[in-house]
Amino acid sequence: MNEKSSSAGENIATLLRPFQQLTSIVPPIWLMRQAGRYLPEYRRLREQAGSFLNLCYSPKLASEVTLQPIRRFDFDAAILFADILIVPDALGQVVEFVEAEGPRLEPITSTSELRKLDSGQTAATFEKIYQTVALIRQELPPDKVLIGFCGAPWTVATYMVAGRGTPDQAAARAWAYRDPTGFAELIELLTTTSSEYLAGQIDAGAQVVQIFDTWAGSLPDDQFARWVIEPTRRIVHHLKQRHPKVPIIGFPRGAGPLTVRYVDETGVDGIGCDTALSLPFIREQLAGKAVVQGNLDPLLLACGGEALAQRVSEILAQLSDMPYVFNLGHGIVPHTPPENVARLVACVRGTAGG
Ligand code: 1CP
Repeated sequence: MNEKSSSAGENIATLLRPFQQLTSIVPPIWLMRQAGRYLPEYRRLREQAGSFLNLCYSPKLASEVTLQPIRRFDFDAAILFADILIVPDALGQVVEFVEAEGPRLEPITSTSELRKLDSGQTAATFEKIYQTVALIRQELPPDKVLIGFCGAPWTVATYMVAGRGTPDQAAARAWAYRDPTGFAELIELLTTTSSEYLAGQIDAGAQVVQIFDTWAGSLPDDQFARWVIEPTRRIVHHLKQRHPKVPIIGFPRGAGPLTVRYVDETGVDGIGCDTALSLPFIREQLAGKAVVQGNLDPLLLACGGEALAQRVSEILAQLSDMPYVFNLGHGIVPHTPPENVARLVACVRGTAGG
């Protein structure tokens, strides 16, 4: 194996420590949604598991699915296979994954419905996920980093309130305007539950954690400060007290210029950059403050070809002289050919040839 790439793998945890200026020639690489439907071996196991939630709650199967992309592509990090909607499920909300449609939840639209959830019952559900984490850590080669994750309170709330994924997150935004005190109760519940959940993943063997705020970009700045920055800051604060050395990556997708404020005020160590942030913006506004991660367009990865190779070189030219983790600007799309992923890894490691 390429010597440069394996040392980059060993360094990912170090890289994600704040203010540590390392010159990485080859950045570590992992990809959001690196396990999933684009892999035939995933589709086979998924079928075997029956439902998606069964897969998430079966430590053996979930750990196998987590390891599949590591075996195939030799990524530097594995990300726990689970879903951000495990948290509402653990709280007792009815959560279902409908084939070819996506998640469906029994919507929660008032504080009286919210108060029926039971935060006292989450431990037994989370325990199954912690078992998966421990199993993955056991199986994963020692030079590979294990990343745990949760959804950020705002993003998880958008699913809990609408009962599904929505293009504009209108239901949660409207509740937050109409009844900020009631909505704050939901965010508070998710903040404390997610803090506990991530700490449990770290206790079980996760070495880095990522907070996915997929819908951070739908809020104006005052709402962003209240529902994105503040809960994330509290999760970071909680984790830093218990696990000061574990790097935390925030991914406030779509936050645009507010990403700078997000980094300054939440205290995250790493910042996931979506596809819309420009390379000069990332370099000038974010690179000095946190380890930068991301930005390649997942659609370009699905398309492949020379355009992919060119954009990868451009990203590397702009970002690889600073603490940087190669990743996409959002998750892999299901129609991505696996050979494009292999080519991407080779391009990043300089072993693509030609
Ligand atoms: O049938 C299937 O196989 C379901 C497809 C699938 C997969 C593979 C879902 C349903 N979730 C997952 C796994 C998953 N989800 C991971 C695993 C680790 C990895 O390899 O990266 C992670 C980190 C997530 C996180 C997640 N789930 C997010 C945040 C990141 C993002 O992509 O924006 C979100 C928004 C979800 C909700 C969700 N779960 C599944 C779907 C299809 C969705 C999106 C629904 C929607 O908004 O319409």
